[in-house]
Amino acid sequence: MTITELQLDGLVGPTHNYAGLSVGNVASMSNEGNVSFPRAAVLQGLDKMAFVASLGIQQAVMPPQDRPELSLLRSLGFQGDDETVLAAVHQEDPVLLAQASSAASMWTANAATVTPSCDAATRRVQFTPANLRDKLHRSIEPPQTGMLLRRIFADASFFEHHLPLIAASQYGDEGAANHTWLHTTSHGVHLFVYGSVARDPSSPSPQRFPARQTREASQAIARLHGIDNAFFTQQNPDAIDAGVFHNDVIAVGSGSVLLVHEHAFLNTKSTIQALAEILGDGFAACVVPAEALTVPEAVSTYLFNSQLLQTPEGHVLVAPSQVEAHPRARAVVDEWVQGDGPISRVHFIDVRESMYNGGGPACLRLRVPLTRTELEAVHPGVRWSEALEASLRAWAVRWYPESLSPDDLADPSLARGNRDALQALTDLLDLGPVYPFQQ
Ligand code: SUG
Repeated sequence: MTITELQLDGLVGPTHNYAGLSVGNVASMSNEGNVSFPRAAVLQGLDKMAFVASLGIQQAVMPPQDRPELSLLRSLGFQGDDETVLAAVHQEDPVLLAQASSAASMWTANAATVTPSCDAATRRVQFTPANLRDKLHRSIEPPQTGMLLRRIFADASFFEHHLPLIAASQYGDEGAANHTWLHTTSHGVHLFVYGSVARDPSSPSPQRFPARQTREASQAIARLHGIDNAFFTQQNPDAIDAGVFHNDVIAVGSGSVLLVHEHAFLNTKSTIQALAEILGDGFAACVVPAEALTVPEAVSTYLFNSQLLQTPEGHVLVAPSQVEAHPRARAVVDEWVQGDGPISRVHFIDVRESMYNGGGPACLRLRVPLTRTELEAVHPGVRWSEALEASLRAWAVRWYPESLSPDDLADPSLARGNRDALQALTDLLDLGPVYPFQQ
């Protein structure tokens, strides 16, 4: 059975801004308060999708969420009409306003964990939205994520949707950013990487920054999805303390290829050995030594947050332009491309607006492995075409502010504009009413 990987990219939302909300994410922490450029941000995302689609890869779009999330503010005691609520929260708690306004749902690698039907007990594609409980501004994403995924993958004979895991610290789940499906012609494995074991306080854990994914959560996802070929391994706590807040900042895999830093896991050597034993012939792991690239360099360039795409011409790497500008990161890529290296071509892409918040090319997409028949059942309105691209570009230019600074978040016209933009988008994508404000 041939499996096609659909790239479901999050559209950057009109409230894209830099609020320094993600402790442990170096880019987010260091760009706090900077002016953002939402229109440029969404257009950069569209450029990336257009390039990926030009490789013959299946591409689709995931709409942004309704922000600011006024229902969050009301649930915390702010009362009155929208304008009054926004003015009060701006005055009393501007950080909360930024949390309610974040466009973080653009990083769809964290939207959910997805399992192909061939590895699921029910033989349907499995979706579980991540609870993202570690960060308040992300913990409000799952309800709208779930609604959108159910709408896009609606046919219950092919797709099965679960509720997010309970949002307790024991079950912190960050979705596909910590999950990689590897397979050779004969074997497959689902690699789940966790940051801590919540119920074992004596287990190794980071000292400075939070471990967002727990082993308990990874195991629960594997159980829910009915996966019997799962492999669990722990992230290196020192890497988390150096800014590797998700595994996809230090490793990327696709099919039979795994590109990984030597300090990615608590025990990288034994992890790779175990994967090689499971996957057999054909598995290729490229382990990058710290001598070639330190963990902080991996974090600042986001080399491992490249998209690794299987195309008819071999594996193509879509890497952030920060890699191109960094001689040591560039040298690592050059080695992968040379001779019988695992990559046939690299393409550098400018997604700087997302990068400044710690989101590279791979963060911006959720991989959905589908059979041909399942692909045909995806909501057609979100699937990439030249016509859709043109409409989305015109839509972005019409609705997105050119720039935003922290004080702009209190402007009620931003909230109104976001809803008008989402209404226009759901019409354009033929999604019907999907957001609570449309019910
Ligand atoms: O969760 N940044 C996101 C970046 C997510 C990247 N995703 C993956 N690695 N898969 C996060 O930390 C920053 C928002 C701000 O500071 O305004 C933010 O949420």
